[in-house]
Amino acid sequence: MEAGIMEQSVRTEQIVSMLSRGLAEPKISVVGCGGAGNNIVNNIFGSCKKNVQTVAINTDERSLQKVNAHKKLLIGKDVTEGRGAEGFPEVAEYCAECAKDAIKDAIKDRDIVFVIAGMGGGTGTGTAPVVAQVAKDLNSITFVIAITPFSFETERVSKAQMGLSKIKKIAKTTVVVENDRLLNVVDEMPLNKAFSVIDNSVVKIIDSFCSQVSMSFMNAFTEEVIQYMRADEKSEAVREQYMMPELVMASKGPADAGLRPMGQLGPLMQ
Ligand SMILES: Nc1nc2c(ncn2[C@@H]2O[C@H](COP(=O)(O)OP(=O)(O)OP(=O)(O)O)[C@@H](O)[C@H]2O)c(=O)[nH]1
Ligand SMILES: [Mg+2]
Repeated sequence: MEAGIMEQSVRTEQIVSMLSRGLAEPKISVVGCGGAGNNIVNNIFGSCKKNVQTVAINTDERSLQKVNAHKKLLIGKDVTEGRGAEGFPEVAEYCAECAKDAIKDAIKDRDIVFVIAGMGGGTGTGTAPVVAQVAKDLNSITFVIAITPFSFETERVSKAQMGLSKIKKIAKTTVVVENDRLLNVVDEMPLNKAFSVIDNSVVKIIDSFCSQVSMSFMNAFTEEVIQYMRADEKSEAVREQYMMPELVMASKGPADAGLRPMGQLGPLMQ
């Protein structure tokens, strides 16, 4: 059996089993990395359906405190002192690598994982590829929504490209949303208002995807589920409980973890 077909049949088994337990909808995580990703998670939090869980990941403690999400993960506190990666993707990548177990714990058992990040800064660019890899290793269907910086943010454009190319090698599908599309409106409104135009469209992409995927799962598997349930009348309905919002602080890994960003940090370590 080809690897792809085998994978598909394994997933079919999983989905049928999931539906038979009364979980009619796939379990979805929306993970926002860095400032832009966190803002979008914050927008989704209030209106998401019960099968959608939001996770905010940041190196910046103060930003993270302001975000509403089911789970919040502060990474690299002992590296950046909670002050963010300040434009250094390699620092944020190191923080994420050290926090891999906590990331895994935050997104385990999800059927679909969306990773959302603004490219060109430190945290989103550095952590999104690590989070996508963790999700993929957990066998979740992994999508990344990457927001590219305005072309006038010149020093960020090459960092953004680097982050994007890493992500594209990992994720099944990468949706690129360009902030440049706002160029003709930003003159007329404050930047945070302009961002909210893009952010709302990202929220809509995720929302419509989640609704469609739930519908198509239902249509495709209803027959199989009926048969499955007849065969196993003892199956119990398991309802997922939302976790209370929690703040997880991921500690740094072993001192010999290879990457040594400490020397590169400069002002972050003052
Ligand atoms: N659409 C949208 N884009 C944003 C938003 N915030 C920032 N951006 C864009 O995303 C890029 C990355 O910015 P952030 O997400 O704030 O950066 P970060 O990942 O937190 O990086 P560090 O703060 O350096 O650790 C910026 O250059 C902006 O172009 C937002 O709320 N919405
Ligand atoms: Mg930031």
